Amino acid sequence: MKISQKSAAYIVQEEKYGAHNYHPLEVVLSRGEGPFVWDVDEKRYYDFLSAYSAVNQGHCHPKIVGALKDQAETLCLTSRAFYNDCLGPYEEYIHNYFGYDKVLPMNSGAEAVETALKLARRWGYSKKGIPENQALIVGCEGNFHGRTISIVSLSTDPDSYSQYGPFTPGLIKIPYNNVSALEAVLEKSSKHIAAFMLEPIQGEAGVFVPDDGYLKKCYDLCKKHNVLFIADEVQTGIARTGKMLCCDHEGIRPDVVILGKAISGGVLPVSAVLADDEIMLTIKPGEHGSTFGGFPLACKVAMAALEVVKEEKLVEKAEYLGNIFRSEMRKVNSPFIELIRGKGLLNAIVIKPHNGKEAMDICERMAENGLIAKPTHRHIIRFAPPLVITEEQLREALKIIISSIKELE
Ligand code: IF1
Repeated sequence: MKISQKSAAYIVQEEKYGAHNYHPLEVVLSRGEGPFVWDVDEKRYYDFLSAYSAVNQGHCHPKIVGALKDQAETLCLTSRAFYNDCLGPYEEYIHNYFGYDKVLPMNSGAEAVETALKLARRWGYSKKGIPENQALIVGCEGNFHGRTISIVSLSTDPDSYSQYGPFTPGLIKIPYNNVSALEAVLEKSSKHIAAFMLEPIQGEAGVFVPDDGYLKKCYDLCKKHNVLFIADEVQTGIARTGKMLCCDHEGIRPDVVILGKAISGGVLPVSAVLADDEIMLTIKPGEHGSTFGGFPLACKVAMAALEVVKEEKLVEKAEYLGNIFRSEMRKVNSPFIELIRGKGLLNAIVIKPHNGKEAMDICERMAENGLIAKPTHRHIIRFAPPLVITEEQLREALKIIISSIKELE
C-alpha cells in the first residue's frame, strides 16, 4: 500500500515504542464524523469496521460527546465506595431499556464476560446446588469473548491461547451451531453445568450466522436442564444486527446478557452484565467490582448513546440497510466472491483468492478508493459501517467496494 511520509512516521513510532500485539492496515486516522474517518493527510474513508461495532452511533456523535463534556466538567469518578447521582439513574434507565431486574456495570467487554462467568458459577453453587468447585461452563468452538486468561481458556484459536497456560479449569468446548452437541453434554453432565455461553453470531469466526432456530433450541435445552443461557452480545447487541439484541431474532430472553462496545457509542470503555434478581443477587457486597465500573462519566455517556439508538431508529436502519447491502452484493458476479452472509449491518464476504490476489489486497484497494475494512482469518472481510450511515452513503460505499473488487479481477 502507498503510505505518505506523515503516516509512515506514526507507523514507525508505534513499531518502535509499542508492544507488537497488532498488525493494523496502514492508514493513520486522526478525525471522525458519522460514518467517516479522515487520515493524517485529510483523506476521507467510509469506516466499515466501526471499531468492531463499537461505533454504531457514528464517530463523535454530538449528543454523546456533549454528554461526555458536560459530565467531565462536573464529576468523572467516585469509585463505588460512595454513591453518586449518575449511577442510580443509569441503572434504572438500563432496567427500563432492556427489561432485566439488575445491571452490573464494568468497563471492557472481557471484564463483563468474566463477570458473567463468575455470576454463573456463583449461581451454580448457591442456587442450583452444584458441589463446591465443581461447576462447569460450556462454550462454543470458534468463539471470541476477549483476552483474559479465563476467557482464552475457552478459546479454540491458538493465536488467542498459545503459551498463555496453565488454563482455567471447568470449561467445556462444543461445536457451534450444533444442537445435538449441546444436548449430549447436558445429558451427560447437567448436574454440574452452571451455564452455556455463546455469541448469537460469531464475530471473530468471520460473522458466522448459525442456522435459524439454533438459539431457541439451545435456550430450550438450557431451561430443561436448569442451566443458565448467557448471550455475549458485546458485538451483536445494540441494534447492530437489526434487532436491539441479536437474540431478539429468535424471541428468546437470555438469563444473562453481556453488553459492551456500542453501549457507549465507542466513546468510553463501558460494559454491562444484565440479569434478574434470582441470579444477580447471588453476588454480595465486596465480592466483585472494579474502580471504574459504572463511573459517572460512563453512566451519562451510555445513556446518551442508548438514546441515540432509539432517536435515530438504528435498529430499523440496520435491518433495512443490511438487506440492501446483501442484495446488492449478491448481484455482483465476481470470481473473488464466494459467499455473502450476515444480519443487519454485521456482514462478511468470504473471498476466494483469484489472480494471486486475496482479501488483504481487496482491503488495500478499498482503502485507496476511500473505504476501510479488515480481513479476518485471511479470506473473510467484515463489513460493519456505523448504523447512522444513510442509504445514499451506503450505495456510494457499495460502489467503492464493488469497483475495488472489479479492479483486481
Ligand atoms: C481485539 C474479533 C471483533 C467480542 C465479543 C467480548 C469481546 C469482544 C463477542 C471483548 C471483542 C474484539 C476485540 C478486538 C478484536 C475483536 C473482534 F475480531 F476478535 F473478533 F470484534 F470481531 N465478546 N472483540 O467480539 O471485548 O474486552 O475487547 O472490550 O483486538 O481484541 P473487549
